[in-house]
Amino acid sequence: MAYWDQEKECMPREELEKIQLRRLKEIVFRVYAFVPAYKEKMDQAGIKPDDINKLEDIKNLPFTTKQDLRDNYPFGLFATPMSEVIRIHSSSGTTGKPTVVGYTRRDIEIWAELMARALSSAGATKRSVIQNSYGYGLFTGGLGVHYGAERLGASVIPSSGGNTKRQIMLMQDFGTTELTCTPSYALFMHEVMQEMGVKPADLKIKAGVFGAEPWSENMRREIENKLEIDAYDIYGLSEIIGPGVAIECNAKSGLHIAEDHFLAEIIDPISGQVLEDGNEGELVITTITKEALPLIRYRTRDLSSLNREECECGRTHARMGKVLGRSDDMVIIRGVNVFPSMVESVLLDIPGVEPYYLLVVDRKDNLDFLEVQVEISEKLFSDEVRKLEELGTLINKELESALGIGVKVRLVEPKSIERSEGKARRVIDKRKI
Ligand code: DLL
Repeated sequence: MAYWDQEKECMPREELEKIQLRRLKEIVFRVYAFVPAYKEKMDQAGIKPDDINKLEDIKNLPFTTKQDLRDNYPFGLFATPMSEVIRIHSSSGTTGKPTVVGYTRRDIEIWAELMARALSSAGATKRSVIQNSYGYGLFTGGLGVHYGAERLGASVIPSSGGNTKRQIMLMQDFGTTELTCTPSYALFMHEVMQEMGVKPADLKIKAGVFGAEPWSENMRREIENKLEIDAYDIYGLSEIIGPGVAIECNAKSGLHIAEDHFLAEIIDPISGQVLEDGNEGELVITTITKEALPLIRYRTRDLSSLNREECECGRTHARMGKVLGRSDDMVIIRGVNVFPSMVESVLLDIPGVEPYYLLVVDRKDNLDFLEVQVEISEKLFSDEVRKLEELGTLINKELESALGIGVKVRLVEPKSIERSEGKARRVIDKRKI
């Protein structure tokens, strides 16, 4: 079993909870003293740092949201002077100002440590050659994985996203053993490999560490079969630290949250009430060791669940369920909640359908319509029209029964849906325009 830090990863929960409580108290004291926006929120909620005496008291603290980060743009929520901040990242976001996050030297060290932990969990070692195809830059994927791979002692290839043919050449020539990128980019790489006549057997890749966007179990199977590798899910978000908040182990039954640094809760996204373990809801995270940008009860908008039972891998840290969507890429069509990953899962169960699809939502005469564009394989595309019609009808039937709403399916030519080198765009909502 490949642990990076067995003592911490497999610590008895009782001991872990003692550390968590001590750290939670410290962080609450710190934000109350150094971040005026937190003091104001806590005063309004009538709670003082001294009121935190047990872990459950966390539920009395106010939530933090993306809006709080925007309201305090760019550095207003930082808890250290800028002279202590050694790195700034930011996520673009779809509307308004970007979200800005900062790191002290210790924050960067902890992040590297957590990423080394994550890569080890996926089987990487100091002998690995890790090709890091997450984008380098303001996005946390590139540098986050990079520092972790160096901490692990592996040889890291900072290939970043893009220039896919060169990526494949590097894999061949440098003997890449682990690939890190978004799951959609991994599939695109496979497509380019085929065009180049490169087979998985020509490569040394054993595993991939994929995340930064939702992907279904069916998508995992697709990637594992096509690339002949083991695909691990990694989760994280810039606000909390970046990649490395949680990672799968080889049991692949949930992602272990680095609970010695982050406290996780699942809440009902509407009432804000904390839900019991096992229930699906919105993931809320509190950072308990971050210096530059500590966040208390940050609402991630990601939908997941928690399982605190010990895992067969021996790790004691809680597992979060695979994130299948976030409340803001969920589209509500005639009152029904639809996630792109639900569509993905249905499509990938149908032979001849490629894992490239797009949901287009529009409104006509006050009625919402969902069109699902589905790419089909070259082979099927050259088939007779009747076969295509049959396939269209089948996809339609399967989607309607899975989603519970009427759907218009449009089969599109091979390679006509935009390929992604980073986070894939799965939804076009024309209703907002
Ligand atoms: O995507 C950090 C990251 C980089 C994670 C590389 C994993 C690998 P942001 O750009 O701030 O940070 O986007 C964070 O992406 O709130 C989720 O909605 C989504 N997300 C991240 N990982 C996963 C995952 C990075 N494994 C947002 N499954 C998060 C589903 C994910 N969604």
